[in-house]
Amino acid sequence: MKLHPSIMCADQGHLETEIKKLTDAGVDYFHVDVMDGAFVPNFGCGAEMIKCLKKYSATPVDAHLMVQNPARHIEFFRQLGADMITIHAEADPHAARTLAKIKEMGAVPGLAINPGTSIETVQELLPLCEMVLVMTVNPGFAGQDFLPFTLGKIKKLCGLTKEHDFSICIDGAMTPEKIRELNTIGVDAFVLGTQSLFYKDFNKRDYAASVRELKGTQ
Ligand code: S6P
Ligand code: MG
Repeated sequence: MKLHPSIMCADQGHLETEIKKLTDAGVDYFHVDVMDGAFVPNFGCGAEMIKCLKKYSATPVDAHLMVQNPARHIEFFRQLGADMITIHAEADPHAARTLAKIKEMGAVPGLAINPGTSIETVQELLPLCEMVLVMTVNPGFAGQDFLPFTLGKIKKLCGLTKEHDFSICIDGAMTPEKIRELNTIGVDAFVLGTQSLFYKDFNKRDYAASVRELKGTQ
């Protein structure tokens, strides 16, 4: 199981400590929520966050681009050191070309889909991506409720991973219980936010214990 903590949810006043503690805990990726205030009604992390992650950790960075026309920004994020770059199918009329460009530039191409986007809409793109990021909340904010109608789509996608070689990552309202449930049906990666990792006061957080517990290695 791969764990991707959302760095937006970490304590921004203690970023260096947070990054080092999460790295030592053995997380698999740092999930960076990039928002442009247009594709989603919020602003998120940017270049400085990725520079900070690269300065204090060797753990790979997963850049989740919640921006309109992400094709314009692929080189920028790759040069900053993003190891996985995820674009939204809804934000790019030429997603096939953009996914190919991400791969060409040496990053893992990821395709994100909003809760209201069906698999049928993006099926031609599945062979072009190595990770499908299924949004189980409407993108833009942490701390929202899980949208149960996304479950059917997750199950369908799990049935397609043999045919196409992609992993499935779930983003939004992941609790330890939901993670266990979805892992059982074949989901292999999870974005961790306010409900699975960053819910206690900064000083009381034990990321190593949380990671062990989530991965079932305690
Ligand atoms: C939301 C964003 C997410 C959140 C993540 C964690 O638009 O893409 O990555 O940061 O969902 O928050 P939570 O509280 O939903 O677990
Ligand atoms: Mg995200």
